[in-house]
Order: sequence, then structure tokens, then C-alpha cells
Amino acid sequence: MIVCTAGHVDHGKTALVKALTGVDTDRLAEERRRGLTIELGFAPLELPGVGRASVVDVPGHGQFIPTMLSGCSNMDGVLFTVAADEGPMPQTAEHLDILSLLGAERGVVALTRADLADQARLAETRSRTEALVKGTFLEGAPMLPVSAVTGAGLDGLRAALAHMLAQVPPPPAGAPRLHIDRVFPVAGSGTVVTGTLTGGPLRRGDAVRLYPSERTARVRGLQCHGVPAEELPAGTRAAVNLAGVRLREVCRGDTLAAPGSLVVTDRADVSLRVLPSAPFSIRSDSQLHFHHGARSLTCRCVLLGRDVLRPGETGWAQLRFAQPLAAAPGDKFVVRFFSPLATIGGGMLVDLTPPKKGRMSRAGRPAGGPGPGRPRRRSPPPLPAR
Ligand SMILES: Nc1nc2c(ncn2[C@@H]2O[C@H](COP(=O)(O)OP(=O)(O)OP(=O)(O)O)[C@@H](O)[C@H]2O)c(=O)[nH]1
Ligand SMILES: [Mg+2]
Repeated sequence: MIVCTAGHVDHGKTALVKALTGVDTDRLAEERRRGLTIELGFAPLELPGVGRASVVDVPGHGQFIPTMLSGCSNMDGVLFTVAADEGPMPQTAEHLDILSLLGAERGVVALTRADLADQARLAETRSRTEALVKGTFLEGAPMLPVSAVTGAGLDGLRAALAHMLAQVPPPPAGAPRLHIDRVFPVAGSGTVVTGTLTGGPLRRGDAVRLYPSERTARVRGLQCHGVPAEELPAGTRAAVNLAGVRLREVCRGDTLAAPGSLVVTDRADVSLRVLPSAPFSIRSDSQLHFHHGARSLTCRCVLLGRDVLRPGETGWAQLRFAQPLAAAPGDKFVVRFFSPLATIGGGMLVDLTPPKKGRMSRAGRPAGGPGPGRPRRRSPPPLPAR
């Protein structure tokens, strides 16, 4: 099972992961020099009654939101941090928005750096955090003061995380999928990719496909946190040694999946929700950053049946991607504005092979049909419940 961290820069995510697991997930020299997480970090977490879970430690700095997005796209639960001595900050709210858009269902809130806050400050941070999470998946979640320096509160946090993961339903028995977040060579073994395995188990010897290139490869070896395995279940961090693919033929953001299980497309009809807190509306034909799994693309957003989608509204749109997208219907995504760079909304991919729809379809007139006056080829289905 996967727990991802979240929270503003310097709010003690990495220090807390180290205090819980013994692993310093800031492994790059630049990260250690700057005291800043830049890349995703990974650590095994032993929890009473649960066994071994995996922590994905994400960066908090606003500049690294795409990396944060790639780390939290497939989590079972969230370790949400707010520094007790500082309280909620901009990326506290932005990470919460992103997690909500990605469908996060459970989490634990750690009020970190509690040794730096007196009782009054702690109470203020608690009440501001409660106000922030009201109406989200974190409303009513355990909120625990902790210190990575003194160790105060860590046992209670472990128990809360174990309780949270005990609620996670068993993994599905479908086709395996892994959004690739790292690619590296291993001397004598060739190409290794890592990611969070979802959808179904992966076995040594399995034939797999890399998307969107649609290259075929074979699983030569598997590891979870450095431990070799013949088979890994969905919901684990996986390192996959691939036969039949060269290092330069695969990159971060690609997806490894069962052959034939994903659609490669340049457009999708989506249900799109604009965050209530979004500073702007989305206008038809806007250019947006599109985030799905570990992949970031650019797209043009054609609103269907309207010219503008305002903060708090949900509507139908056709997204036209500048680069190929490999996905399955029902996948979640997040969109961000170009300038200023801000998370604006997200939603669900509904139809990955739609006819092209344009301005005409906005007025409920022909969509994709060759001539004016033709009936719409397909009207959007009713919007799913929020
Ligand atoms: N006193 C005290 N300092 C802490 C505690 N936790 C973290 N710190 C300090 O806070 C600073 C930031 O900690 P990090 O763990 O790197 O914060 P982060 O949230 O991982 O930061 P990013 O990954 O860059 O977003 C460091 O100087 C830590 O030593 C704590 O519990 N008590
Ligand atoms: Mg960090």
C-alpha cells in the first residue's frame, strides 16, 4: 500500500518520513545541499497490523508541483503535513486541491515541528487546518502534533496510519499498470523503470507494453524496495528490469502496462471541474497543462455547450493533446494554467476516441459531422456525481 506525503515546502515531510522509516529520502547531493526535496523519495514503512507499506515523499515547493502530481497519482492514503509553528500556507491548500481532484479518500494530518510551537500557536494551527480541510476528504481525519526532532507523537501517528491503511479495500484483479517515475541503467541488467504498480499483479517473464510508444518488452526482474520478487501485487512500489527495450527508448512519464490495455489518443472527452478556489474561469480554447499519472502534457480545452466554466462549476470539454496520451476511461487528471502557473481544476477521462468537436457543438449544433444542420453524432452523457 502506498502513502504519499503532502504539504508546503519546509513543513517537515522528509524529516518526518526519516523519523518514521529511518530512510532519508532526499538522496540527491543537490537536495541535501539546499535542504529541499526536488525529486520523489521512497521508503518502506513497517506498520503494526498492516505490514510493509511504501511512502512516496513529494516536494513541497510550488515549482515542483508536476513532480508532486506524479508522486501522488496512485496513493492509498495521504500523510498530510502542516507545520505547527507556521500553519497552512499556499502549497498546503494547492496539494489538498490536487489530492481531492485525484480522488484521494483517506489521510492523516500531522501537525509537524510541534516542538517549535507553544500551546496557543498549536491551537491556532489546528483550527486553521480544520477550516482548510472542511468539506474535503480530510474533514474529520486524525490531526496529530508530532516532532521529528524529539520523536513526540510518532507512535500515535504510526497507529493512525495503520488504522487508515486497514480501511483500504483489497487491490483489484485487473491488468497491471505502472506510471514510470524513474528510468535508470543497471550494469549487466540493462534498463530499469520504477513506479507504483496498480490495477493488477506483475510477474517475472510477463510480456508488457510501453506507452505511448507501444514498444513491447519483457519483465526480466522485479524488486520492491531492493528486495527481489517473482511477482508483485498491485499497490506496491516496483522496480522493473526490462528486456527488449533500450534506455533511450523509455522515459519518465511513460506507462508500462499489459498489452492492449490502454488507448493512445490525441483527444479525449472529459468531465471537467474548476476548483471553487480557482482564481480564474476556464474559457473555451484555453491552453492548459494536463497532468495524468507521471506524465505532463499541454492541451487545448474546447468546452462543449458553453463558452466559459467558472470556479466551482463542472462541465463537458474536449481536450486536444499536443503530445500523445496513453490512458483508460475513468482515469483522473489535473489541469493547470500556463500563466500564472496555478492548479485550476481536473476531472475524469470519459471518451478516449471521440469525434472532433468544435465551436459548432457548443451551441448544441453538429459536432464533427461534415455539414451544417446534421444531428449531433453523440451528445455528452449526464455528468457523473461530484
Ligand atoms: N525543530 C524541528 N525542526 C524540524 C522538524 N521537522 C523538520 N524540521 C526542520 O524543518 C526544515 C524542513 O524540513 P524538511 O523535512 O526538509 O521539510 P520538507 O517538507 O520535506 O521540505 P520540501 O520537501 O522541500 O517541501 C529542516 O531544517 C528540518 O530540520 C521538527 O519536527 N522539529
Ligand atoms: Mg522534503
